[in-house]
Amino acid sequence: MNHTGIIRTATITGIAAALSLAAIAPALAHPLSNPLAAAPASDPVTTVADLDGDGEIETVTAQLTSATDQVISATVNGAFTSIHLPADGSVPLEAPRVTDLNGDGRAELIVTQSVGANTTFFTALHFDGRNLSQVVDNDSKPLSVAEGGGVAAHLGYQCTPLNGGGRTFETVAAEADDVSAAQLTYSGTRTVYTLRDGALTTQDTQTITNRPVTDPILGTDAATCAQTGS
Ligand SMILES: [Ca+2]
Ligand SMILES: [Ca+2]
Repeated sequence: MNHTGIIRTATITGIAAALSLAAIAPALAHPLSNPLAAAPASDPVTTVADLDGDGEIETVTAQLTSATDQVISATVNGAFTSIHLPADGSVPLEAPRVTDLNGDGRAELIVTQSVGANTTFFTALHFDGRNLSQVVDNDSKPLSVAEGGGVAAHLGYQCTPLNGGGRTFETVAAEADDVSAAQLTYSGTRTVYTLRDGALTTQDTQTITNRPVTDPILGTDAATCAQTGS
């Protein structure tokens, strides 16, 4: 179990490293352009979310401050809050996705951190009543969740309603057992979390073994995490 987990983690890290190289390539293709100088001039992008769950929507703004940094900001009940996060200045900045990962009526924001050819990496923000801060995982580290993976991997997240209210937040990280197979199957892990006060707690870790992508255990419909009414 642990042995398998280490292999999976190492391979996903390998994907991330490969993506980083891919991100550098476009910059090298245009030696006269300076992404560090150009990035701050890009326009901010906005979305709306009910961060404090009072039924009034707030405007959430994301702005690149350099090729590798963005600032996410909002004003809630007249109080301004902002937080800096890594960004991928090689692609147009996307507004955060407005989600409610625990179904408590207060929005969490899924923020793009890096973009590769097939895989996008995100982190999440929550509003603690005063400030925006990063959602942390079971190890108190900022959440990192991937989406995509192309043919070689199946990566994503989903939310599932709980009986009696609320939602679980689930991440899927699986790899193709054989990319040349006529019918692709994937193996990996589906992790089921609950979120409270900005911290995720692992409720269940499901092992995925040789499953076709149509299997519900591989289900990753990000839209299921949307904040209702926003
Ligand atoms: Ca509000
Ligand atoms: Ca929430």
